[in-house]
Amino acid sequence: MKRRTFAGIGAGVFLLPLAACGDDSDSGDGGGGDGLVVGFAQVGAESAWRTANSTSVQDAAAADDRIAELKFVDAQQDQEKQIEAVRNFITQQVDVIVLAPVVETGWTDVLQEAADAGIPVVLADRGIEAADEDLYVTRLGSDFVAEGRSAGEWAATTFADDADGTRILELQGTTGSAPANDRKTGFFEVLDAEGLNYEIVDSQSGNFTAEEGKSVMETFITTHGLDGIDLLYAHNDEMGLGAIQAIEEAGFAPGTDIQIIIVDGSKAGFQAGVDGKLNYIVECNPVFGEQLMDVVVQVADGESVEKFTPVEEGVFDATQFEAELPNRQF
Ligand code: GYE
Repeated sequence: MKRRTFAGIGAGVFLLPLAACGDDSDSGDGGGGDGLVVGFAQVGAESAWRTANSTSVQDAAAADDRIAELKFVDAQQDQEKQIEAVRNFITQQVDVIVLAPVVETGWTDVLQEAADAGIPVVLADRGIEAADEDLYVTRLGSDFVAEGRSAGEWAATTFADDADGTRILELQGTTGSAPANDRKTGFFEVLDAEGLNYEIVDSQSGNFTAEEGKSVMETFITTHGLDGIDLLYAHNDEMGLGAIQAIEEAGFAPGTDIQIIIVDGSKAGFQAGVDGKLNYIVECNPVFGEQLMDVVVQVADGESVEKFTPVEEGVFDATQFEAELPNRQF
């Protein structure tokens, strides 16, 4: 195993050291042949977004001659399983570790172990707390605060004339995860900046799954009813789609009796939009496998990379759902 050392440098461009032995810096020792051995500790399989992301990364690795092997672990939304996966990658002396951290905190020890072993870590998708920024090389993924802001801009405009105040339900993603924290922050930051008169009637986690989104919504409707609730902001498609089911089963019309925003933009999400059951979609793009392989190779080669590379994404309102549906890849 080649040993690499890398010291943390603050924000901005992260200068990577060259592989300690200048020889065959492209070859993964773990694989025994040419090409890199990469370990990928994925969050789980909780959503269409996640499944599309896993497929994108696995397909890109398989098609890429520079990658000898991708060791893939599905951690079932469990941080302990992800930590164990990273530890196994360290034991196996992979060339690069890719981590999609389920939550933002609790990574210091295991990332320090990777650093001590000289194995660079690339974050894919989700981020971790700023205090641990020096323990990974770069993050490729979405700007979740920007996504929250996009949702907030639509809500602030749509409800600008709502004189008696906009009553909002929020379905948050996995507690402590970067997209849940940041989508919330960006959303309410814009509502406050725009001076919208609003009230958060309820805000709970649906763990990014349809089942939990549905069950949170069912309990809410049973306890409070839905009268007077203006807006549901769901941090992803699955929770929004689960909530839509609960709303329909209770005899209300989603998209009309209550306006709904979702984040991701899967085919199923767009279809619900075409059916008039939701009102705004903020796109989150999971198809970054090829871009990730480029970053992995750059990192293994000791090239300098940006600390954060955002994935491009858009927003869609009801006038655009039908035209966009055929373009959706997941
Ligand atoms: O929005 C959600 C998934 O981390 C961006 O995780 C990702 C989120 C995505 O479960 O559907």
